[in-house]
Order: sequence, then structure tokens, then C-alpha cells
Amino acid sequence: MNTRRKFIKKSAVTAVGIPLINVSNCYGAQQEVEKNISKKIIPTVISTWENQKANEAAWNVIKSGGSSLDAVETGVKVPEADPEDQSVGYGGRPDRKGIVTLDACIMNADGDAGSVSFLQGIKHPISVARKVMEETPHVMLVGSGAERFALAKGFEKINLLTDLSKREFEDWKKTSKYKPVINIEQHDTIGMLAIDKNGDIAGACTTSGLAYKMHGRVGDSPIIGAGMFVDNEIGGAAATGMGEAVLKSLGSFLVVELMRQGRTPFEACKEAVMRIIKKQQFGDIQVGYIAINKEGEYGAFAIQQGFNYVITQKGQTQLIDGQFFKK
Ligand code: SD4
Repeated sequence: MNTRRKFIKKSAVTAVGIPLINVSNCYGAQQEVEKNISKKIIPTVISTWENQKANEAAWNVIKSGGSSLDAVETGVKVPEADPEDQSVGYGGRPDRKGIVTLDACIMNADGDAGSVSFLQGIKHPISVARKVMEETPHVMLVGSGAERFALAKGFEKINLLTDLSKREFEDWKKTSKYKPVINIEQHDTIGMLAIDKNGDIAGACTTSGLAYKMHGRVGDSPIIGAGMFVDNEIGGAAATGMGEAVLKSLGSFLVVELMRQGRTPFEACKEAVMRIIKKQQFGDIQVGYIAINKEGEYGAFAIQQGFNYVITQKGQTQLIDGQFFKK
């Protein structure tokens, strides 16, 4: 961590544990500091879809005083390891060549980011993404380069294609009909955001991407600002659904920037969805956003009915149906 960051980190917590940003050299500094003093930290975990177990794993990290970064990594590793979750990690649906390829990204409260894409044979792409962030001068590694890096860091190479996903793929091949329509049953990419007891925000996103995608296709999930984005002064956002639509609007970055301009997490998610609706063909696709701000307020919005998300605060985990544009 460079000296400036260390300094900000040191000065970022007051005696009562309230995060302050060192803005003394900026215009409007006093106003900014006063605004932050009145903020109360609400440790929070939020994730896309029915990922209650992931939230609980993340919450346990936060409860015991761990960082939001450790929390989101621990949380999303739950569906990554679950063979029954066919959209994430081990057991994910393959591409049209029958190969499972994984995308993931992670960001910490210092604004550092790491990402892997088109990664094959590694159960926990999120942990590889974290190593890219922490142990390389880069943000993103892809394909065989990412795999080689993972193996060098001690990750084990395994077969990610389970019997169930293989059988479904064999069935799909009978028609090879490909219309990249995401419907509710076919996806549960996990995007997760967390605020820890220091008020620091981190995020993670991990997926096997669209089932039967073209070999080499990369979606939004590993792209910083598309699948997930965190700015520790403002909040974080994550996306799920049709990655192409999210990529074309850099959705998660947009949500965070809208919160910076004063929108609530819900309003920001809604506006990002409305951008897709205004500018893209949205009839058959699903995109859902989740967001949190620095005060632990949260919100979500999706194009279609059927999107849900999980929120954990004060040890209580709730599954919430997201609001949507179109029934
Ligand atoms: C992608 N956004 O690869 C991912 C898919 C997804 O739940 O969200 N699935 O486009």
C-alpha cells in the first residue's frame, strides 16, 4: 500500500469508529467532513439471487471483525464450490464446446481491483482474482495466462463439468438452438457487496457466464465497472443477467456514479436499468442490479419480474423480490 493510502487509511476512522475521508485539501472539505460525521456504520452484506448461504458465510466474517474484502471472497466461494449451482464455478454450465469457462472480479475499499476471465479448471476464480489484485501489477488475467498464474499460486486443476451439466449439454446439442435469452431459471451469477465494521466497502462477482455461449465469450462479470464496482466514498453495485447489455452501459459504474450524484441505491439501480431499456433491445433479456451506499442503504432493480436478492444486516438475512420494469 502506498504512503498516501496508508495515511488516508489511518485518518479514515475517528475515535468513535466513524469513517472520515481526508479531504482537507479539497474545496468544500468542511462540509464533506461534517456530512460524514453524522453517518452511522451499518455492516451489511447484499448479494444477487437466492444466495442466503453465501450471505451467511460473509456475515460470519464481518461479525467476527473481518474485512469486507475477506467477507465477499468467503461469501461468493459458497456458490463457486456448489455443484448444484449451475451458473457459478464448479458445476457451471459449459460453453458450446462443452467447456466450463469462468469469469470473476473483486474490489477492495482502497479501489484496488483484480479479475480473471475465460479461466478453466479452477474451482475458485474469485480467489485467483484476489491474487491478481494483491500479487501482480495488473488488474486482469485471461485464459491460459490466468490458469498458469493460478497453478503457480498453488490452485489445483480440476474438472469443473459435473455429470448434470454434461447431460444437459448433450441434450442441448441435439438442437444446438442458441438464443441468448436469460430466463429466470437459467442464471444466478453472484454479485456480492459488503460493508464491514469500519465502514469499508468491498465487492465480488463470479460466474460461469451464459450457458452454451460461444467459446471465448466474456460477459460483464469480470469487467470492473460493468459486473461490479466499488467506490469506498460512495458505495458499490453489482449486476446479473445478460452481460452484453451491462457491458454496453457499464452498468455498475453508472449505478455508483448516480449514487454519487445523490440518488438512493434503488433510484440509481432503476436509472441504470432504464438506460438499457431506452437504448437497447430489452424484450427478452433480464438484467438486475443491486447497490449499497456508505450508510448501509440498499436497493435493487431489474428489467423483468423474477429477480431477487439477499440482504443481511444486524444478523438477519432476508430474501427480497426486486422491483422490475416489465412483467
Ligand atoms: C454473463 N452476467 O456472463 C453474466 C450472466 C449472469 O446469472 O448474470 N448469469 O453475462
